[in-house]
Amino acid sequence: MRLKLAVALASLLVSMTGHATLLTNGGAETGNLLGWTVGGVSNPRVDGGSFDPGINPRTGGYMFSGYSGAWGTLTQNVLLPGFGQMRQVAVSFWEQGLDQDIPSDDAYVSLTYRTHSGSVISSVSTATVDSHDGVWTQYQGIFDVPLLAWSVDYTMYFHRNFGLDLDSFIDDNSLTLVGGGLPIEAGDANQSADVPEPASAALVLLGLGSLALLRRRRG
Ligand SMILES: [Ca+2]
Ligand SMILES: [Ca+2]
Repeated sequence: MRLKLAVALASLLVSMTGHATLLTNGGAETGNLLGWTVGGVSNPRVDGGSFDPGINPRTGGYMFSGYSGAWGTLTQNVLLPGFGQMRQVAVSFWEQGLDQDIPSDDAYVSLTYRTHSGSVISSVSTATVDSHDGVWTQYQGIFDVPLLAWSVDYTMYFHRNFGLDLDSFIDDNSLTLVGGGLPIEAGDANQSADVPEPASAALVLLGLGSLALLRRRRG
């Protein structure tokens, strides 16, 4: 009973702080493209470190590879909770490519917001990451979500700048909902999404208090 309560509180805290990614298989750890749709001409795929010796998955046994050709994409459509509310999403991914001078093959991520019927509302892109010095480089950014966005296409975009192969790799994609998720009210347009709802803050305090209580009882 106590365990269930603790788990429920923990998941509440996770959902409120937005640490659970909305993506499936964001780090390629199924060993295949489960959850992802291939686009472009380069046939992006999953690689375990054999394509370019020296470039290994950042975590686990697999990463995403641009493979071979001018450009390629991997796209996943995910539902966005909180329809009709002020929302933001945080994007994080890691890129590394083969050192082929400046620019080497590189990558970025785009977000395409869609209505309930699937129509495109708008698109935004992250900065391009060109990390070719033997290390993975992280991109992190926060984007506003259109009020009427029902879902979003998260797309890895691989881009070739040198040679025939597309030697750009991505690992550990993350897309999370952040902010208060405040309902929009009349005359309330200037309200900031960064201000926590009093009720939410109280719930967090209640949750922390309960956890402390559980710990005390157990100890
Ligand atoms: Ca991985
Ligand atoms: Ca290349």
